[in-house]
Amino acid sequence: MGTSLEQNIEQAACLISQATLLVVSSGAGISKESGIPTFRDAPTGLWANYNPEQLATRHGFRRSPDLVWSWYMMRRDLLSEARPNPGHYAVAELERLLPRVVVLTQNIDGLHAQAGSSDVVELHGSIRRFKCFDNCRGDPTPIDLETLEYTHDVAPRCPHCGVGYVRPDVVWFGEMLPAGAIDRAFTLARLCDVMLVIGTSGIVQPAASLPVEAKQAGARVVEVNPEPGLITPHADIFLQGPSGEVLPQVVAMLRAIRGSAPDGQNQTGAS
Ligand code: BV8
Ligand code: ZN
Repeated sequence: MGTSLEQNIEQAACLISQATLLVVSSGAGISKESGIPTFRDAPTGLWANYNPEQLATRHGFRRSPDLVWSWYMMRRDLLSEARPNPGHYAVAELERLLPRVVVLTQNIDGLHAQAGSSDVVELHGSIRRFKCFDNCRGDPTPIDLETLEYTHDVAPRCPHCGVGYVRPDVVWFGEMLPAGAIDRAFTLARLCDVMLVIGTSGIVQPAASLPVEAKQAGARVVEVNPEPGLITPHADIFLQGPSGEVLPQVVAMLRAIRGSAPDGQNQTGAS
């Protein structure tokens, strides 16, 4: 008879309460309850006949700049109505309950920061930033979309060089992750006592290797996901359920444990 979700949540909260460095590793699933479709949700509308791996590539963009541009404009519009959900707020709350929390996210939606998380590593960039496809003034050549005349249907040209297209400052398939981000992510994965993996299918590399690295370096791994996947075999504790429901319960349990901790328990901050 498997232990119930409540027992697993209590076990996870107990584990997390002892962490001097908690690393949260999140994927598209944590933003699902904010109304942002995940990559596994089949694309709808104009893009129904494409899969993200075709659209989120340099090749895809070069071949059909307007199609890829409009896909990002649609996703950016979705974001303008999206708000962080209880899962994002619970992650932000962890910072107030633990000595040190760092969030490594594959998401480009900026919702962790919006919910109050203060140390977020955006492994795959951000849909809120744009740059010149040709990096005409260095990599990246930032472009402020608000200074441009543009439509959702036609990819605009870079205002600096007039030749390169404007593109989102995200990491496409086949592109390197920002050096600083990936180095810091793996360093933190190897340093953390606990890694909390939320809402990721564990398919996309190198992000999917972070929990494996953490485990190999001696960390304990807690996974939150409505369904088991590639990460689950590496998890010490698997909390099966939507993160918007499960994470607030973990935080409530953690508050109870902290509340009962002896006064003045030293909060050693990790480096
Ligand atoms: C690189 C930004 C190397 C853009 C993204 C074979 C052929 C070709 C390439 C490769 C290959 N094998 C490996 C590769 C490399 C490739 C890769 O991993 N491909 C995969 C498809 C096999 N990786 C790369 O190309 C990376 N770069 O390797 O460069 C290199 C070396 C030398 C020189 C040059 C380059 C770059 C990868 C980054 C791609 N960019 N995003 C954009 O967003 O538009 S990836 C994008 O997809 C996301 O960022 C995320 O990483 C990924 C989606 O994964 P998830 O976040 O996990 O989301 P997913 O939809 O898959 O799953 C959702 C999960 O949520 C599910 O588990 C579900 O159960 C759960 N869920 C649902 N509801 C909830 C929930 N969870 C909680 N609560 C809920 N309510
Ligand atoms: Zn340019």
